[in-house]
Amino acid sequence: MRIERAELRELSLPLVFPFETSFGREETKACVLVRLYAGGLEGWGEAPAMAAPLYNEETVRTAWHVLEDFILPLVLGRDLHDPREFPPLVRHLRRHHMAKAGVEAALWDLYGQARGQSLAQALGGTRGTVDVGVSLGIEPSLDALLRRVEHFLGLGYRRIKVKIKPGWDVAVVREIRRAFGGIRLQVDANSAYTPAHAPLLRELDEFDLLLIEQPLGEDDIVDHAALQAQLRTPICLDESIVTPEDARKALDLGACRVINIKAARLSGLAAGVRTHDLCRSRGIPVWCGGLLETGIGRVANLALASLPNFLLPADISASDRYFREDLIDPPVTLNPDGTITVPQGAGLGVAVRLDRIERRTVRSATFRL
Ligand code: OSB
Ligand code: MG
Repeated sequence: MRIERAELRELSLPLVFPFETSFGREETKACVLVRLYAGGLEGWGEAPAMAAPLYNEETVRTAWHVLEDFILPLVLGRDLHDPREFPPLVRHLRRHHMAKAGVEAALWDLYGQARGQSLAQALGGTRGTVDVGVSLGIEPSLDALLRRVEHFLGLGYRRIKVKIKPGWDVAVVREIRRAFGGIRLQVDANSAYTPAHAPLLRELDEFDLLLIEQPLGEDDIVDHAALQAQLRTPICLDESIVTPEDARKALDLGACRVINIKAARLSGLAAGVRTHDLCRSRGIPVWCGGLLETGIGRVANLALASLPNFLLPADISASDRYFREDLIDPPVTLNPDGTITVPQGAGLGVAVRLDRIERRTVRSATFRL
């Protein structure tokens, strides 16, 4: 497949509900969409960078810059038979994983369409539905959060994740347990704690959480290892794992017992699969995280989450948990049993709603050789 033309679009979409984590509050979702044209087909990918460098170092503007000036020139006019040929082409460009992942996802979409294969099949997925949960932000009051938990359990979500930070942690978890009993529950700190918080984090051990996600610094697997040795609850790393090699080192050190896989953080779906395979070979369960993706990024996450070692519920919720109008048709919906069905059509397996994309585009440009 010769990549004939590329289009970038920066989008800004209102979220149906503001999302607050220990690093900040988002009311609108930003991202860069990548559209690649090859042999009469078009493939779509999402670079889920945010407006500010709060989750990782990227922003929509750095993603755009690196895509326009460094990544797209390496793929335009090139014949790529398999998306796995792409990571070696950009390996010399340090980091900018979300920017790379946006192009790689569009290549996977093209590849699936050209072969008449779903993305899930192309990646080695083995299940038709994925067990999912919902990730809930920090709320103005505990009551407001409890109402949110009740709402999403009522919709059928079978696992709740809540964001924590110092001052919004043990009491919050205690109240959720009191109100909702033995639901599947986990917490995500997005690096809000330091090793000095170990005694406080140990208090969480009494609540039977599935895991504690990324309590310490994103660059610190050493302190995570020391903390894991003091906790009964599994630590799950998110921000700290940006390559499959990071996963190996974290597991060698005992820094975590679970890994959250986000293809965009790892530079693409192929790196996501490699991280999955490594964890599988070591008996370490993984689950698919999310970055408030639009439907375009979310169906790619669903395909990845259909691989066999994704053993814990994914942070992949239905379209209406994020957006009033998602960018795909049909939108992502929750099945009554708390799962989401993996699209079976070729490539992403859903139609892209260009009219809605157009309405939410704040900047666009086309590139050719
Ligand atoms: O840490 O998992 C995270 C959203 C944005 C940035 C980081 C994270 C998250 C989520 C939401 O927890 C997951 C989702 O529903 O997409
Ligand atoms: Mg996280």
